[in-house]
Amino acid sequence: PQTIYLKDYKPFGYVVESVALVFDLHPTATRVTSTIRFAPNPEATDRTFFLDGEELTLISCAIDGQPVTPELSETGLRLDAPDAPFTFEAEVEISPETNTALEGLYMSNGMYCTQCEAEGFRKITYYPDRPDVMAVFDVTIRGPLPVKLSNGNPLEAPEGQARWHDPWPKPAYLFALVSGDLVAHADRFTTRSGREVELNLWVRPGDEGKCAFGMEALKRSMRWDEDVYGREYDLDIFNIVAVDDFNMGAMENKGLNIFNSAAVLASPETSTDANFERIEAIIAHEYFHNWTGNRITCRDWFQLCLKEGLTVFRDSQFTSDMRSAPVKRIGDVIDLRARQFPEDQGPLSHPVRPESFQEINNFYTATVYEKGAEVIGMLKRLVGDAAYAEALDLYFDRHDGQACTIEDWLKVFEDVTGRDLSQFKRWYSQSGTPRLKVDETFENGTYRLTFTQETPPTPDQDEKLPQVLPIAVGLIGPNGHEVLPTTLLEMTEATQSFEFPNMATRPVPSILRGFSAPVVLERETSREERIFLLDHDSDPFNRWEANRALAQSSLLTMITDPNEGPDRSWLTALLGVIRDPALDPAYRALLLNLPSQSELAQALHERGVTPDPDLIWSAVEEHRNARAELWQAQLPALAAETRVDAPFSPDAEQAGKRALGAAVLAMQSRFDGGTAARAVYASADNMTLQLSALTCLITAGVAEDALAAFEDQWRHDRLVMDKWFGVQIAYAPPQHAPERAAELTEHPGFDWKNPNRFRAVFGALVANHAAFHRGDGASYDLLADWLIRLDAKNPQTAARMCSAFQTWRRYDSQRQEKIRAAMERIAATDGLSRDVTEMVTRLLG
Ligand code: B3K
Ligand code: ZN
Repeated sequence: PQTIYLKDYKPFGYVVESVALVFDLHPTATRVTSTIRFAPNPEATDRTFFLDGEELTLISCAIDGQPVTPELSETGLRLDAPDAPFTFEAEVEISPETNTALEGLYMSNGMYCTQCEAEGFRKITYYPDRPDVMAVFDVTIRGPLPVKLSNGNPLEAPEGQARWHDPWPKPAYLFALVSGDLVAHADRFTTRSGREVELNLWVRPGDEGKCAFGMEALKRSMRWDEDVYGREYDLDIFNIVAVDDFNMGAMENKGLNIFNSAAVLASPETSTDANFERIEAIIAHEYFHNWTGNRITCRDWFQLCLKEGLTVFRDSQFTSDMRSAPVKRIGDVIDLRARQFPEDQGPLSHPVRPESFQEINNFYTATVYEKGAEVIGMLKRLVGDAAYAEALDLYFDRHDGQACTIEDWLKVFEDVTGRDLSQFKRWYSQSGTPRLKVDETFENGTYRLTFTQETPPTPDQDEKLPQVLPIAVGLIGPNGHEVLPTTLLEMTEATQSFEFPNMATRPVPSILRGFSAPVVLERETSREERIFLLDHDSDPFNRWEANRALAQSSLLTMITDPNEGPDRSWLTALLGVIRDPALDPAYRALLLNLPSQSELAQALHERGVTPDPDLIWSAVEEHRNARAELWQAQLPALAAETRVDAPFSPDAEQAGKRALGAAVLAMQSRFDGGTAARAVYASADNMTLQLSALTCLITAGVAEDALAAFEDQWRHDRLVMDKWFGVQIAYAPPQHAPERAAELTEHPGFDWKNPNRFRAVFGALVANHAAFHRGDGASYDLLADWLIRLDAKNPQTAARMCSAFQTWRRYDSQRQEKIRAAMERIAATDGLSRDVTEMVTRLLG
């Protein structure tokens, strides 16, 4: 496959002045007629007229009304075009029904829908399918199904047709079309300047009852973007459509967002609190793209983080405002460490702005999205809130309607603050996770912190230079009072010291408050000091972090020395905090989380110990049993505190109580044989309770009846059945999980071409660390078999799941050999997609 490089960027030889598309929908023979006005691009020198096009049957083609015969290839069409404005017309035929890749125009449960980002529009018609070509689209849809939607505002159209006009110039990746037998959950929104916007959430009949929450979340998002960023909606109508077969969460097509039904449909009976929170965040994310992504888009796909990092940053601000900011921050850091750190430190490592790719869909990664958002958080911390707001205003003013680069983005900050951001820019070009070491001295009343930063080489880059690190620090006196409130240190050198004079006694430092930079902090700290911070740190993130470090070191001790039990003095201190009724239950629930087994494996690996997944699993089990036993007497009182008497609401307060309740129930289930969980299961009137009880029963090994009852109750609901498939693999003991997963692939409900269902099974298997890495390699082989099978139908989803193997070099040589064999078997498959080929090639290194 061909490699595309950032350095080779060249503008397209022509600009598109207007696009008119007519769709005659048919499952296997849809006709697409395009009329496109082109004019020579004064900014370009190369006038090659090549239009991208894949899997299209060309019926006819003309320039200025004269039939022409273009040169056709697998990837597009080439013509000799005039050096003056001209009209290009083409008619092509495509087959949505047989399009299982879910890219371009495809069918899902009888409805037509599209997914064009990144390069799917070329499967709809011939076009310069690149984000820097922006145009005004006019779309006509003809077909038998009643609802016909596209981007922009609706225009009058004859019976049986629909016509849409999008006045905002946009790249083709934001094009969308939907047609189906759908019903709308409708509402209205008045923007702050008085524009009346019609809102619709379109679903299949039967799903009407799952729309209310998503609609409210949309209105909250619209209001928030006005209040916080001054951004208003810019069309008369905003449509969201729920689709069952979708490769990712959702897509921000202009005025017509298309959602994976799992990312928008919700009801108390069928959705967990975590589902509700995620749905609110995704609705916000896609809506926020209207400004950060659509009005201002990316010049080329290397700039993806320009829209994604910024939009993730914005949606996390939104969630912090709607819910609890510390809880959101901790959740984001857990996620960053679980998904982005392994990526950044393994064979798939790449900068936030990659410099080359073969298949761009492989770069919708945690690095581009989540690290991209962290970089913006750092920028905001460094320049301050006021300058950040000013820079964003300037960004919107200066670049509205343009396709931009990271250089444009940084320039607005430089212009507003007068700062030189050239060193900061390394965050975009340098891959890998910086490691930050800390030394401290205390002499004559001066406390001194010396930091050293170092980024280990990554497979894509040997040399790493010092980066700008905003380090938020607070100092705490021995009595637990803060002697220095949170202060931002700006580190730019490889080694740098900061002094704090006039200290009466040696303080205890609280470093990297709020996780102010995405680094690995390496600081040898005593257990006593960590317990002190757990008791006294006023920064909620670092208080949680102190506890996490205690949990990790206790578990690592147990893993490396099987004679060691859990750290009881820490557990006693933690219990004191957990019982504090003044603390948010959601926060307390987070304190009860243990580091994941994969994280423990990474921690061992970094200490030069080859992780043994079985030992890790046993240590965590032993820890959980011991903790439950030690706290047994206090659990009933804690459980009582988490009771919710009010009617169900997915708000943060109730969700927090349920999260703490679930953690307590899990502890109780460790010694009561499942009695308490059975009672919760029987009386549960919402999915959060039902599923957490089911999980406890599975862990206790007594879930057979409940699983059967659950299946009986929810057989008709795809989204709930995804949970049923997933949970019994994710929580199965390692000795059974791969077999259970294999069994479930034989279940009549295992519709493997549906990405949600495929991920429910295999995502769960991968998440079950000891099961996935079982010594006999059963899971590696099973996953490889299914990735090969899926790749033939849906390369994008198959490629995405290849990252399950990204940590393979951590493990012992027997496991490494088995994983290598599995990956080599995938690589050797005939007709393997470009997507998966690129992934396994990088993974094998
Ligand atoms: N922009 C889309 C992701 C498209 C993924 C293409 N493989 C959703 C989002 O980030 O909002
Ligand atoms: Zn996005």
